[in-house]
Amino acid sequence: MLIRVNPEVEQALKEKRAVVALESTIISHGMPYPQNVQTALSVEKIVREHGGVPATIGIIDGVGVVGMNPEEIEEFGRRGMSIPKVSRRDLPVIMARKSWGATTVATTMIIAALGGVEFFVTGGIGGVHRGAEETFDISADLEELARTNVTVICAGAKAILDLPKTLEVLETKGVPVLGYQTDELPAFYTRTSGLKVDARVENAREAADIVRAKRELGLDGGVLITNPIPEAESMDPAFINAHIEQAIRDMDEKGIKGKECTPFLLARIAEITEGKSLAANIQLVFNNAAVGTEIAKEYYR
Ligand code: PSU
Ligand code: MN
Repeated sequence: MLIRVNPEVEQALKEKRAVVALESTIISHGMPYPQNVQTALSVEKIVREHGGVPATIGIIDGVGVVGMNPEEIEEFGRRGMSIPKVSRRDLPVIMARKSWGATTVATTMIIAALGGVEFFVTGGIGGVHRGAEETFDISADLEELARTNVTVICAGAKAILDLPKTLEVLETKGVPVLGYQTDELPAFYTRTSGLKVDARVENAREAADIVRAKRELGLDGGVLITNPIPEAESMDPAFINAHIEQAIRDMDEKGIKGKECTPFLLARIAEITEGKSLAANIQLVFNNAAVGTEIAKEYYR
């Protein structure tokens, strides 16, 4: 058995209700304990308040679980970085060895699709890292968006990435990038990046119609819906960008590479902003959960 769908989620899928997938790398590698667990449980609650059914995805004893229970979420949070971050290439090893694994955007999409879940809410996606022309460090999340039929609702991508290159790759891969009530690609902690999205949508119905059109066309791959952090929670671009630059310098000095980059940068930025980035991160995920659930409801209406 490669995946296990919890009975509540299975029932909701049968009834064509708004099931919303959530990832576990954000829990184990994206935030410190205990805020990670509190956030994960609050996000599930927000999905429910909006009339959806949450399905937090992770790998437990080599099984992809679609819809973890609160005790399992607690364990992902408590064990944190000691649970391996699992991308597409790691899946066979983790499954064969019956290990635990925290699923990234890429692997959450894979397992969601296997379970029949169309919508997935998270904070930010991986993308093309700065300096990728040298390092070739491009997140497997982009390749997954190219091939796997899951819609991802996020707050854009962090300025730790090279955002223009990230958009170029998404274009090449045929992934529509929508802006929820915005013309600009949001940059995670901030509402703006100076870069245009492919199309602006004003409401959940417009977003759902675009997802449906892509499915009817039989075009494989995801749709990326970018939803800016609420104004009140957004950070001053000059402040956050200076700290991001600092964190990237610290990472280079320490020689951190590959899959360690994103977790290191998130933790380092939270440290040097004295928790301000973490607070913003939590708020934007909450906002994405509300919007993502509304879009899922429209899709199944
Ligand atoms: N961006 C965030 N928070 C996160 C991540 C990205 O703001 O927790 C995680 C997601 O799980 C994403 C992964 O899929 O980092 C990307 O890692 P990499 O760059 O190594 O592909
Ligand atoms: Mn990488």
